[in-house]
Amino acid sequence: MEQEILTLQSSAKELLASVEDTAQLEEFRIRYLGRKGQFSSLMKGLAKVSKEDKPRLGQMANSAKKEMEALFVVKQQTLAATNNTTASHGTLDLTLPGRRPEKGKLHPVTQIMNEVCSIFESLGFSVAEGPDVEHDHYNFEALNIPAHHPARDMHDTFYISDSILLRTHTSPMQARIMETQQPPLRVIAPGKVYRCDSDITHTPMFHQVEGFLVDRDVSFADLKGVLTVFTQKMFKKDLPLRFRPSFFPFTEPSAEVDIACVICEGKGCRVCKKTGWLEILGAGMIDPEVFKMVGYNPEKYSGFAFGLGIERIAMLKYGIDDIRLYYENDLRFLSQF
Ligand code: 2NM
Repeated sequence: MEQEILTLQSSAKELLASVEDTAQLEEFRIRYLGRKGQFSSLMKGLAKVSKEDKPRLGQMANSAKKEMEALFVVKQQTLAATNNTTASHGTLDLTLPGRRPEKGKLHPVTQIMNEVCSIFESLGFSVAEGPDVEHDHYNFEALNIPAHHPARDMHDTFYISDSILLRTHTSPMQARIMETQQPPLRVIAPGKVYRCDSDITHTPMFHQVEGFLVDRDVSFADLKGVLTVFTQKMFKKDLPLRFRPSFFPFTEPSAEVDIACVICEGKGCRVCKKTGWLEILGAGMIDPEVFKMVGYNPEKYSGFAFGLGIERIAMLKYGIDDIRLYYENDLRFLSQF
């Protein structure tokens, strides 16, 4: 019996080594490993051996079969691999170039958002995100916009209830931060904001980055310095800035900030409507009333704040004239960025 096992094992190995294709491999499988194959008969033969010899021979036969099954799998894999690489089986053309994976991209708004954030991070600002659904208190009251203040009309607010709304700017986050942290502080708040307004320059949802800095002895010159560095890095050009007096309830004094037109550099063109200037953000010194509301001493601290619209910055940077293009998901538009 022992000899029988060894003979079967070596003849099976010999035949397997001579197998050259999958048809021969299948023949081998049926002859040796199949239900009616030689290893099966061998196992049946074990019934006749003596009780003392059974465990040892059984084990021997079993491991011989296991080994053949393993070698069979190896052979199967080598045959599959050589079939694919030798192209001996007809239809596979190995000279064809490979299929390039289709690469996705970030949405242009996300790209600009990331760029704006990393510029301010390089200037020492940290990034804070807050909820899109806000309390009236943080969106308005804490920012010096009480009930019935005319500035509430400018915001075209989506209300969820009397006191809960979709934030109309990201500065509520800054009120939350000032309430819980002491100066010195430098923080920007990026995110989605909502206003009930829709035309070629307005969508009901858009993206803002608002930032603020609070410390002792902060002046308007610091604000100018930070915004100058920002615009130089953002537009990769040393463009002149212009500050026009303006009004925001949370800053005093306030300004709207223009850069020389990135397209015509001030000569006058379609994008700047022949003025040579483009409005890119609003800014100012934080109103002492805002400091009182969050519990800071306005005698001790001063600070500046600014806010900019991401869609608008991207429109200026790339010369896009309709804001709604961002949200139509037309790949002919999106794939250009
Ligand atoms: C702007 C313009 C001017 C602003 C003010 C504040 C806060 F919370 F610190 F008071 N955050 N952002 C601000 C000031 C925003 O957006 C056009």
